[in-house]
Amino acid sequence: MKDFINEFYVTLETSEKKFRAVTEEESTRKPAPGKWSQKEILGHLIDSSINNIRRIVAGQLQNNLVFQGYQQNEWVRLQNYQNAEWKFLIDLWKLNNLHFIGIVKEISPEVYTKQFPEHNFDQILSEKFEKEKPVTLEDLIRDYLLHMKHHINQIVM
Ligand code: NI
Repeated sequence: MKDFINEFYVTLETSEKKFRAVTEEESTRKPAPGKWSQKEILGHLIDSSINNIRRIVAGQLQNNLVFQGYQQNEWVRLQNYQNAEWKFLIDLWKLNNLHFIGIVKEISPEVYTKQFPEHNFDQILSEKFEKEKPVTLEDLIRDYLLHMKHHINQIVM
C-alpha cells in the first residue's frame, strides 16, 4: 500500500504543475464539437473523485461492493465545468484527491484486501473485472488511479 500511496502523491504533484502551465483560454478550447475541453475532462475527474470518495467510505460499511454508477456526460454538462475557472478546478481536483488518499491511508490492511464475491465492478468500472470473480477495495482504489492517469494524459501529454 505504501508504494501505491507514494505513486498517488507523485501523480498529483507532477500533474498539478502541468495543469498550472495551461492557460485559461487553452483549457476552455474544445478539440471538436461535442468533445470535452480540458476543463471538462478535469471536471469529469472531480466527479470521479466525489463518486469514489463515497464508494471507499460506504464500501467499508456494506457486505458487498455494489455501487451506483453516474451519467458522466450529464454530470459534466449540469455542473457547467466549461464556464468554471481553470484554477478553481485544479484546486478542487487536488484537494478532493488529497482527501481521497487520506481516507485510503486510514483503511486497515484486512479491510483493504477483503474479498467481496458480490459486486458490480464489471458494470461501473470496466470489463476487465468479471462478475464471478471476487473483488477488493484495493481493486477499486487502484482502478481509480488508473482512470485518473488516463484522463490526465488527455489533458497534458
Ligand atoms: Ni472517464
